[in-house]
Amino acid sequence: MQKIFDCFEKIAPKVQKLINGGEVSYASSSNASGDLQLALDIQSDLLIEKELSTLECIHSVFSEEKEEVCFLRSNGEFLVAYDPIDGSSLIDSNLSVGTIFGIYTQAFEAKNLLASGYIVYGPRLEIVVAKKGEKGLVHKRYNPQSQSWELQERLNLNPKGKLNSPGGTQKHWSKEHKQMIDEFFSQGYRLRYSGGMVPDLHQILIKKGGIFSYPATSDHPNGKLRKLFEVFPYALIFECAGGEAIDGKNRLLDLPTLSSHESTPCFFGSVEEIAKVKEVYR
Ligand code: P6P
Repeated sequence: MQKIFDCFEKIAPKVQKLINGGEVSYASSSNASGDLQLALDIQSDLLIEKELSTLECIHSVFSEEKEEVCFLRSNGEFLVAYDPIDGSSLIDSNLSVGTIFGIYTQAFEAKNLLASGYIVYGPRLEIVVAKKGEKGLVHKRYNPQSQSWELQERLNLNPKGKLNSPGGTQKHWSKEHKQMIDEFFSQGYRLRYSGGMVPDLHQILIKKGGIFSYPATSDHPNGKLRKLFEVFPYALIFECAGGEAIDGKNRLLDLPTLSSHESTPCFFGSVEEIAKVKEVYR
């Protein structure tokens, strides 16, 4: 699997370069989830697929920007699902965005997820990786001078944090969800929400605690975030960091995959905040 992590470390500066100089105009197409595609989405997707396809250990790759799985070779051991640039619509506002990836074996199912990670394209270029069964997250920062990655302190969550990152359009929240979010704020939690799940979740991990939510809403009854490319990778990341990841009732990594681009309500956070979510959503 290390070859796949190394590949994403090689990809990161290349995607960063695309973002820095890239065209942020919309292409004429939409992805399988119906999101309008930026030229950048397509360019970064092609770049990532090209780099991953050189690895003998990969059986197939699956991009959030594509309808279907891209088969590479039958003797490959791993299947990689990825979101090339999550939150790309934030680039025109010069906000941070990210790449998310999950490394599966045999099938694209939560129970087959072996490792996951994300790249943050922000004031600094960083990568974070989680491996199933390993406590703590590997965190590296790119040094553009030496063009090398520098290892940082492993990331872990405290049992409780101070940040509240509430996703979705508030007018479409349930009454119970709104009450829960307001309760966190009444306890002094600080609002941290940019509309990009990669920087928003990275901030909770760096600050060692808090809660991110994208619930079922009246306009997104099954949530908005996609299981294979976004939710399952972050569920493993938060569990390895010592937190929890649920859909309100169930552990996200216990959920089946019924269709490749399906979404789910999701809550990622420290154990005490997730306990509150379970209480409200029981
Ligand atoms: P909303 C970005 O488009 C994204 O997929 C995630 O990165 C982010 O958490 C979410 O959608 C934002 O959605 O409805 O709050 O704007």
